[in-house]
Parts: sequence; structure tokens; C-alpha cells
Amino acid sequence: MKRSCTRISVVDSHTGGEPTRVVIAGGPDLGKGTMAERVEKFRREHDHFRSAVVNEPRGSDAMVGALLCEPQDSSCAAGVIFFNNVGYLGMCGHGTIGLIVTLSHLGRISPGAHKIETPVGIVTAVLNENGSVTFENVPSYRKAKGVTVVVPNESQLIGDVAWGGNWFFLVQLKDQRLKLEDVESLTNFSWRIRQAVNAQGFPEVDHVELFGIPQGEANSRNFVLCPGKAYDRSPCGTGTSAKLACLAADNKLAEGEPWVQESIIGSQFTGTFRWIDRAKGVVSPTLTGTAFVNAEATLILTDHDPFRFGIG
Ligand code: PYC
Repeated sequence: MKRSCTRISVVDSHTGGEPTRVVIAGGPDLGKGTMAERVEKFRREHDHFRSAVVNEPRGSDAMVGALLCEPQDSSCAAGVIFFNNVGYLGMCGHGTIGLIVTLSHLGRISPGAHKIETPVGIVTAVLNENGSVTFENVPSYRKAKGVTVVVPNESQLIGDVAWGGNWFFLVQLKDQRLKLEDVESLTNFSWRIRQAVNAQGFPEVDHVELFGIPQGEANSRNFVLCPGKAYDRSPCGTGTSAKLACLAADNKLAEGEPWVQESIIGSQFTGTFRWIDRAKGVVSPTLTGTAFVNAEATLILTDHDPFRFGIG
């Protein structure tokens, strides 16, 4: 008996270990509005598509999806909406690097600068001759410095709330080596921090970023907890942007000076910033990283498969 099914074409990549699945065909028609309007339509009318693409049994909690869209602004190479196991991301740094490498793999772009429309603004990404990608993120800033958070059964913690295309709570840990084998306890700890930060009047914070001693040739090592409780295998582009905004505001990093951020698995992004508005503490972060395409696939959603829209 012939069953009907829906087919979705994707290209998978990883950026410093963090996966991105770019949907190149078979996605929902979100109309011709702004990316911010289109993400709302996606959320309202096609959330099952998000789950089908990134959740098990086809995906995993770590998978970030990127729906390739026609840009509104014809000077942009593409529009994109990033999504994960629980919802949508304003911007995604590792995903932007993955998207640029994917567009190059598909022969749609050449080395040089390309503008990408996201729900939170236009970012410019350069595909470098050596295959790495450098992108200038959306303006980033610190919203609150030195917020004291009381996490039940832990001593008090102090951190900053900052925007880097997503909202972060950033905590510098003292003398701590962040180790991959401790991911479970770091996840639980960060999840409780997020709940405490949200309860203390910062409901917008959906990522928690812990900083510790670098193990490689880097300035810092991080552990980043994403909104759906997965940890970022990459150093997190939006999280590193938020970090740069805090370093700039504290005069700990000069304009143009490189900051090498290492992830919990040891992969690295190099970031710099330039001031947009020094008085208001707004910076423009630029980040460089590398991605590798690792699959071209067709996802098949068979009509009678009870888990065709994913688990979750
Ligand atoms: O690289 O910005 C990033 C990111 C956000 C969530 C996962 N990666």
C-alpha cells in the first residue's frame, strides 16, 4: 500500500562540535513579512515542523535548526530563522557559521561578505579564503551588572545579565576547571541558576553561561546552557558576544583586542568588538569560527508515523 509522506531537504554541519541542520527545501511558507513576523507565524502555525526537524527520533536536544528563507532586503544573501528543541532563537552564532559554510557547500556563495537577515537584525558574515567564517553580530550590551542570585542549597552567586542576540546570565567561577565529564552537574547547576535569575526579575534570560580557567590557548573556557537544557558544544556565538559586551563595559578588553573563547569541549571562537555607543555600553562583536558539513539528507514524514513530528 502506498503511504503519503512529506519530504524535507536538509544539510547538516557542526561548528566547534555544535550541530546545525539547515532546511533548504520543504519548509513551511511563512509569507513575505519581516523575519520577526515570520518567526511568529512559524511559532503559531508550524511549530510541529520545528519539532519534526530537530527533535528525536531524527534530531537530538543539541540540534539547532535553521530555516532558510527568502530575505526581505534584496541586498541580503539569505534570511534565516533559528530554532531548537523547545522553541526559537533570536540569533545563533554557531548556526550563522554553519549556514555560511552550508551555502558555500551548495555553491550558492563564494568567499567574501554576505548579509543575512535574522529575526533580531541583519548580520554580516564573511566566508574567508581558508574556509573559516567571520561574522559581525547584532549590537550587544550588558543590561545589569553584579546581580546577586540565591540558588537553593548553593552559596550566593553574582553574575551579569547581557544581550548578544539572545539573553544570557554570565557567571565567572573562581578557579574552576570546567570539565566535559561534569556536564550533568553543570547542567543541573545552570538550570537552577536560570530559575533563580528568572524569579529575581529577569524572565527574559534563557541561556546561562559559566566561565572558568582555559585549558587550551584561550582567554577563558565556558559552559553554556541552552533554553532546552542542552549544553552548547561550541563556545556560543551569542554568548561570546554577551561576554565581549561585559568585558568592554568593565574596561577589561580594548576595542579590536582578540578574545579567544574556548567551549567545554575545547573548540574555540575568536572575538573582538568595536564600540557603537560607549556611553550606553553598546558594542558590535565580531566572531570567527569554523564549521564542517557532515550530511546532506532528506527527512521523511510518513503520514501514519505517530512520531513524524518528533518527540517533545
Ligand atoms: O552560537 O549563538 C550561538 C548559540 C546559541 C545557542 C546555541 N548556539
